[in-house]
Amino acid sequence: MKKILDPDKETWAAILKRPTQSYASLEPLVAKIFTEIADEGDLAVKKYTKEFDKADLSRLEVDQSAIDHAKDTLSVELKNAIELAKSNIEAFHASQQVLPKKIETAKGVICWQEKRAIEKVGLYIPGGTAPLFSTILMLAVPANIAGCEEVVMCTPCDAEGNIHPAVLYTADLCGIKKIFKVGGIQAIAAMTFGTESIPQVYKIFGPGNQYVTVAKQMAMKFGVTIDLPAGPSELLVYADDSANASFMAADLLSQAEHGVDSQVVLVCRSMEKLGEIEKELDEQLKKLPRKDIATKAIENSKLIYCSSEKDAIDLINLYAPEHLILSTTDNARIIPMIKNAGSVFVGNYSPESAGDYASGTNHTLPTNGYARNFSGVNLEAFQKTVSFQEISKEGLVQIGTAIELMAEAEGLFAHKNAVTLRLDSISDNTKN
Ligand code: HSO
Ligand code: ZN
Repeated sequence: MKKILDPDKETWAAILKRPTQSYASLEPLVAKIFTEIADEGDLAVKKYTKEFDKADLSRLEVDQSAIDHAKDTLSVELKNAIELAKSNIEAFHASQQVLPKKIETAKGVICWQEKRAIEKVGLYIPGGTAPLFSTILMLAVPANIAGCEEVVMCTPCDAEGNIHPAVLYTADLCGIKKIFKVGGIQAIAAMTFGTESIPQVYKIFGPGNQYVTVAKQMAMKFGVTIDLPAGPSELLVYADDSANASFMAADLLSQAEHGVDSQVVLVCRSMEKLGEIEKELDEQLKKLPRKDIATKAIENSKLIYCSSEKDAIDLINLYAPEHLILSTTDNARIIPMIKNAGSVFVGNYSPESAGDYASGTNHTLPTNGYARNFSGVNLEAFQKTVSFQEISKEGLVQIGTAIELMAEAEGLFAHKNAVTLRLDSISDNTKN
């Protein structure tokens, strides 16, 4: 873990640099699989599922019996926990609904916007070292509230064709009717083109490894949109003397355990507290089941002491963390100064894990500095905004001449005519 004291501004960018990876080398493989799946559908999906996941599947869709089995396997306590999380996520995302607001821009000119659900969405849930069934809640709940008509889920299976029961239970709880045992590039390609069994979708959501990330970018070349450019998890903790060192260390480790490429950063206004957090980190790390992963992530992490509050805040905004914990005496005064962050956790009792699972906020967030220009997934991510206008005769008289003049100046006489004809008919009518 690197300790840095009051770094010079010129060194900030280098200190905050994420471990960069170029995925360009994966593009030819992704392009090849996309072409095959576009041409051969299920046959190619099965071929790659056998090659990459070692599963020889006759049917890609999950059987009802597997879902029933998952319901029986899960403990009542875990089911209740998932339901509690679901209801908080529902409450928070339902509150994001906006009602149409009609505005009269000029007398008789009424403009408004209405939200419409994206009709078909695809949710990708990664397999890997942890079955992230919480991500299903984060994606399916807003999809349902938005009113998406078709929700398709793809997730990789093991060599025997099995999927973790918590993944199946959660997907079923969220009402997902189409669950496929397909992962990686082949899942993204299948949802992009549609196959005999996997429906085509208009937007693909969800995290994934570098293959999935490149595949999602490839999907965009075929007219499918995606939620976010995904990257390794990140957390920045901003602490002063009032921070609870063991809590903050636990939070830093909670992100470090995601993957060896996860990044955690501490920006601390007190040298003494920085030392305490460092000590706690070492102690807690030893006891973690995933200590090998967390240790590697912690090796890339930075503990930064900042004597100046302005520097500390500027540094946070420059880094634009996916998650930011504020643990200072004066959080309310700090909040307005935060310009770039995916999700902010305020005070000693707001662990990042709360947002990962059950407080209600979404955990699909911008990483890699994208918090500068991207929002995390929210209800709006499952909707489009359609604009409407209704103009009365009086309204057209108000703005018609301006339109005619502008159209003529652009050399677009058909545009001008569309107004002129109407204005003439209005003046004829008023003459009669
Ligand atoms: N922190 C992760 C989400 C997650 N954590 C799922 C646990 N499960 C990315 O924001
Ligand atoms: Zn997490």
